[in-house]
Amino acid sequence: MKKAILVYSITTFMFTAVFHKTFSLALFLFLFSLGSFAQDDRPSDYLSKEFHAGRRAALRELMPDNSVMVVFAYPTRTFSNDVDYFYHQNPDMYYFSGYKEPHSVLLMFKAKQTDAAGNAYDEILFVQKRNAKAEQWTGRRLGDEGAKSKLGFKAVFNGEEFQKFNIDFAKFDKIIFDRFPVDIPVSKNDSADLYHLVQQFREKAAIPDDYSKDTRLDTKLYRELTGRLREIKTGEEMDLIRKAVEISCQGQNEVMKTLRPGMSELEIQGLHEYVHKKYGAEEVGYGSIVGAGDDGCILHYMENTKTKIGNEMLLMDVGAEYHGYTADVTRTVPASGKFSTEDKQIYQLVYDAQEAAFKILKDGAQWSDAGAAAKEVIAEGLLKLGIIKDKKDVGKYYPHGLSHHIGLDVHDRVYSSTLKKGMVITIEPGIYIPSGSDCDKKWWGIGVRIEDDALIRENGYELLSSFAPRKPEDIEKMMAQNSVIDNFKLPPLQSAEKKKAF
Ligand SMILES: [Mn+2]
Repeated sequence: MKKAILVYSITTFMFTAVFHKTFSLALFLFLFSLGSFAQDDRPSDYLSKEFHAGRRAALRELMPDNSVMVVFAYPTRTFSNDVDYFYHQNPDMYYFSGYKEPHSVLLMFKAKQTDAAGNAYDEILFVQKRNAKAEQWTGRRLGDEGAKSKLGFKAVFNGEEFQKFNIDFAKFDKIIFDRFPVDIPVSKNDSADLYHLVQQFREKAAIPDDYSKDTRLDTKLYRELTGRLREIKTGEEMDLIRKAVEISCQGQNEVMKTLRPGMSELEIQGLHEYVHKKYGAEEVGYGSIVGAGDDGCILHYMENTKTKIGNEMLLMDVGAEYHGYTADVTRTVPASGKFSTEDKQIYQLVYDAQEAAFKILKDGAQWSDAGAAAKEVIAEGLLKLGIIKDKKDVGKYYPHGLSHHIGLDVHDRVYSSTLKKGMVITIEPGIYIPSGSDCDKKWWGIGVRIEDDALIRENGYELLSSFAPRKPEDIEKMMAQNSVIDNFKLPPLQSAEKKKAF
C-alpha cells in the first residue's frame, strides 16, 4: 500500500474512532503502523541473526579446548579535520555478530563461563552505548538492548563495562585474536573507544608489546579459523554474493551501452556506481578501476583522471558491495564499440586463458593448476604474436596471479589451497602492454583484463557473472544498444566563465 493512502486511511479511522470512544485502540494501531513503516522502507534481506549465531557455533567447534577468541571492530579513520571516512566494519566482527558499529569487542569462549551472578555464557558482546545527542549527529546506534533483540545475543554490555568485567584470561590455554591495528585513534575522554577497549584487553590478558612469538597468544590461529570458516560460503551468503555480482554486471552492461570516445574515466566510474546504488548496493568493495589505454595497463589504477577517453580499450574493474559482500568483475571494451584487429587478438588470448582455467575448476582441484593453465595460454599466445621472444618472459605483460577468493573482503580470508565446493573465486587473467614496451608499437597502450566470479561446485563451477557479455561479438552487440543514460544531459557549468573574476 502506498504510504500516503495508508496515512489517509489511518487518519480517517482515528477520526471515526474518536466518535466511537475507542481512541486508545486507534492510537495503538496508528503507532503500530508507524512501526511497520520504519521496517518497510529499509532493506529486508540482511543476514539473519540465526546466520551469525550459526557462524559462532561453527567457530566454537573448531576452537581448541579451554580457549577464547576476541574480535575487535575496525578503527574509524579521519578523512579531513573532523570528518571521518565512511565507516566499514571489520568483516570478522560482521560475520560473527552482524554488528556494524565501531568501538566494540566480541568474545567467544570454547566452554561455558559463569559470571559473578552465576549466569552461564559462552559469548559476550560489548557495544557503543546509546546517546541521543551523539546519535543526532552521527547516526543511530543499536545499543545493548538493540544488540539483544536484533542480533540475538544474550550477554551484551556497553563498552564502558568492559574495563571492570571480570574475566580471568590467565586460565585459558589459548587466547586467539588478530594482530592489532597499529594506529588506532584515541579519544582521551572516552574510556570505551576502540583504543581503550584494546588497551583494557591487553592489560587483562597480559599481552606484551611483542606477542608474535607466544603460541598461547595466537594470532596465527585466528587467521586459520576465520579462513576455514569464511572460505566456504553458506546459502545466505550466496544470496548476497549473487546479488552483488549481478548488480556489478548490470553496471558493466549499462556502461557498455552508453560508452563512446570523449567521455571521462570519472564519469564512467560514476555510472557504474550509480547503477550499483540504484539496485541497493551500499558501497564498492574496493576502489573502482576505470582506465583507458595506458591507464588500463596500471593494475590498480584508481585515479580515473582521463577527461577524454580516446578510441582505445577501456578496462573497468568495478565491484558492488551488497550488505557486506563484494563482487569483483572486470570487463575491457573498445570505447568505439568495435574491436580493432590488435585489440581483438590480445582480447582473445585473455579470453582463451580464462576458458583454460575454467576447465580445471571443481571440488578437489588444485587452485595453482588453474593459474598454470591460464599462464601457459598467455605465454604461448604472446610468443606466437611476436610480443615476447621467450615464454619465460610472460610475466612482463602478465604480472599478476589468476585468482583470489571473494566474500566479505575482495581478497577474502582463506585457509586451503585446494578448491572446495562452496568457495567463490575470481578468474582474472590479463595482458598489459604500456607504451614504450619492447615490442611492435601497434600493441602499445592495450591493457586487457577479463574477470569473472565463479562458485566452485562438486563437478565443476557456476559462472556467477554471466550477466555481462565476455565474447568480443557479444560485447559489440551490447555496445550497439541504446542506454537510458544516453539522454542524461546536464547543463554546462557557469563557474568556468567566472574564472579569476574574483
Ligand atoms: Mn580481482
